Amino acid sequence: MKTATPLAAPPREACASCDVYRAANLKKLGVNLDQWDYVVALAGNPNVGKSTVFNALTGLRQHTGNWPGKTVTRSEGGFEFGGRRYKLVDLPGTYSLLSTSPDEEIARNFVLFGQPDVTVIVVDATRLERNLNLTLQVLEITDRVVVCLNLLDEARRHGITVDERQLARDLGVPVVPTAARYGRGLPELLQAIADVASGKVRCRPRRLEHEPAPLRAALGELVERLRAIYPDLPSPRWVAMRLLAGDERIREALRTGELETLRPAALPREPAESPLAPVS
Ligand SMILES: Nc1nc2c(ncn2[C@@H]2O[C@H](COP(=O)(O)OP(=O)(O)O)[C@@H](O)[C@H]2O)c(=O)[nH]1
Ligand SMILES: [Mg+2]
Repeated sequence: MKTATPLAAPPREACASCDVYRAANLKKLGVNLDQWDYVVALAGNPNVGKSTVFNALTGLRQHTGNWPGKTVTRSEGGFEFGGRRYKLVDLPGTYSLLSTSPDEEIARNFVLFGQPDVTVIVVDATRLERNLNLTLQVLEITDRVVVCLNLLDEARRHGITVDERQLARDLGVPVVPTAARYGRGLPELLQAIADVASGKVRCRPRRLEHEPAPLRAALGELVERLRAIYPDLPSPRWVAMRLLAGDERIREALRTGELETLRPAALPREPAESPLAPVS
């Protein structure tokens, strides 16, 4: 088990990546780590086959409920692979993580604060360009990502070919071609998830590399100030970028102290879970 009695002694120092911090935040986000070795988030634009992948991987081992404090449905399930237990959380389908809607806010908070061991981004191979917007945003926040290049059968039907190896090199994360409706590529997807979760495969996600000097200076200054106020904040660079981009939600979260409440000292409540049929 990765996390023993995680909430007994909240950490005082900056340790945004430590297990205790993560477990506390995951719990606040409605995920109890007790029975799981790894937490995997499933992200993607709407209608890319996310639920199909979720159902195929979890079968009947799934529950739905609501996200804590929201009326948005949350589905989570579990699977075992290679002797490890994985908790799979289906995030709301979104085009971005810029939190202009409750769905986007949930997805953003989960990837940012929940710090899943792996975030699987399901993308539509027939609309790759549009789907890469979300992908690049997720890659700014976390470097533990697997891209599930789905609907490959549809792409072929339309004469679209995707060079998945080049895409993996360009993005710096594993890319697994799938046709989830037909179960194709799912064993490979499981293996890629396991490799990233265990650290066997290390991602080198593509990020904005050559920031103009003024931006770099502003980012550096903001990150420093953020660290001083919120030493536990994961991905302060991403938060700083959002602030510079004028993200009202992040600015508000900073002003109202919402970011602060996501620290481990704020004890989470367990949401009720009920077994349910496969989601669609
Ligand atoms: N042809 C094809 N259809 C798929 C594939 N994966 C999912 N679908 C279909 O795409 C539609 C949307 O899938 P769903 O899983 O609900 O997408 P979600 O909105 O991302 O959860 C459904 O009709 C699925 O059967 C695939 O790989 N190939
Ligand atoms: Mg769905």
